[in-house]
Amino acid sequence: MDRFSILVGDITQSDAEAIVNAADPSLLGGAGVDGAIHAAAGPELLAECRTLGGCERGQAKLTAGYRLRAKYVIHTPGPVWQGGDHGEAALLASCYRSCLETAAARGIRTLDFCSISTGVYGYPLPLAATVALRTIMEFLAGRALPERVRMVCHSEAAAEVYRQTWNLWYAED
Ligand code: AR6
Repeated sequence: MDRFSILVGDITQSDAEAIVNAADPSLLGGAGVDGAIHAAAGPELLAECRTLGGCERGQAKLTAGYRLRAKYVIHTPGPVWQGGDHGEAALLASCYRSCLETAAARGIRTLDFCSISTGVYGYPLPLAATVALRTIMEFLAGRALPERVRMVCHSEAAAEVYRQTWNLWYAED
């Protein structure tokens, strides 16, 4: 699949047309990647977020990127990990799908994801990676946009988990 790749980096430095923010339902900022994106985008991002009335977990809302290189930010509040039998996987898949649908509807050609819910929200990384890759691949199989999707991991260790998960499900042997 030449439309998808896994890399290590800081998503605030992304050159994609849109980046995904692992947000809080208030959309009013927080720690982790959310804090980093707001810090890099500048106060105009928070001002626009305040007009949106929050966002349900599993849904997504689009804003401008302001001082980021990315033209847009797609904000999605992921599930809080509660042991795995509280609908977490379905909600996480819904986050990825909602972001991809939002991007496609806006004509966005390049989209970078961070690893939603795997920091403060405590979703175990290997399980989250399985949901993320499956949902992204299913979406791309049926749609022309986005043309390019990347998973931007914050550490080599996280990227390795994604690569191993990829190899488990998608590597051609
Ligand atoms: N670039 C790419 N990935 C990053 C970056 C970065 N600059 N910084 C962190 N990550 P988290 P969540 C990775 O905690 O679990 C906030 O307070 C990080 O290593 O940012 O969805 C919100 O307001 C991890 O793998 O998001 C919410 O309240 C992944 O991003 C809550 O945290 C997600 O970690 C959301 O929690």
